[in-house]
Amino acid sequence: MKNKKLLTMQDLSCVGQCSLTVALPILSANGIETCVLPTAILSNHTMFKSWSYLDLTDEIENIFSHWKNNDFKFDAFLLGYLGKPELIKIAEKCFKEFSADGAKVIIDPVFGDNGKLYPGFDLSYVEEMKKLLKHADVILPNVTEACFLTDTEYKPNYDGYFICRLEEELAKLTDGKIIITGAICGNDIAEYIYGKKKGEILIHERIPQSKHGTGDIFASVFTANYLKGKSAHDSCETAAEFVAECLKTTDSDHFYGVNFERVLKLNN
Ligand code: PXL
Repeated sequence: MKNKKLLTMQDLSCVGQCSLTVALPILSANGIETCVLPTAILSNHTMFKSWSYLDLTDEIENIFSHWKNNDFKFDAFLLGYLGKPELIKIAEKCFKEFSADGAKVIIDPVFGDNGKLYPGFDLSYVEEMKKLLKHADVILPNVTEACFLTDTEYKPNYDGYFICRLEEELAKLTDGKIIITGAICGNDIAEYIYGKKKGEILIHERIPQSKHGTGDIFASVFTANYLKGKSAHDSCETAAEFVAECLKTTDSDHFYGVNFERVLKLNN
């Protein structure tokens, strides 16, 4: 994607190594001109014990009017944590008004993990997200999000068959590529790439620690590589390796995220 612009729409958490503060450096370091649409400003992400939340929904109309005036178009979109159902509708409007010809839409639904919704989310958000997925070229839900999106009860001890069923159900919501990320697979972790005739599984080492923001990092590295022309399979592989390196390099007392900066520096 030479000389092309990507727009990433997600929150700006001032502290916490997630969403925009990981997407922007990772995409930029990969040579992708990255524009941002912050959906909200939070003091920090919602895995800390408290946080402030300034909703930017009202400002977005204003931002859009100037983008229209300046004839901005984007060649790709990466969506992450939006926060409110209204913002999903705004994302749809954003694709409609600001897509360049052939623009790619990559959606990481970001609303839950470990069988639960993140604080502040409810089922109305999930319902709106189900509708948005039809615009996607690629979706990157984790297992929890895939369960909510398909009205499937989450179970912690799932197998490959369960994941394949989720993919088949997700395929009713989108014609885009479906990649279920971070699925537990014995002692390893896996990404499942859906294919109507033949799916693919990428199995890799599971680093025995769970940290915040790794899904956002995965989505950013995936997107950068996919837009640079790698296949979905190879983009997943690069993203999974990057996340594993981040986990390995992060001290155990660094509880709120991973030191992706160190890995980014070594790789670029
Ligand atoms: O990493 C996903 C994420 C992004 N942004 C905010 C979050 C979370 C997950 O909890 O709280 C504000």
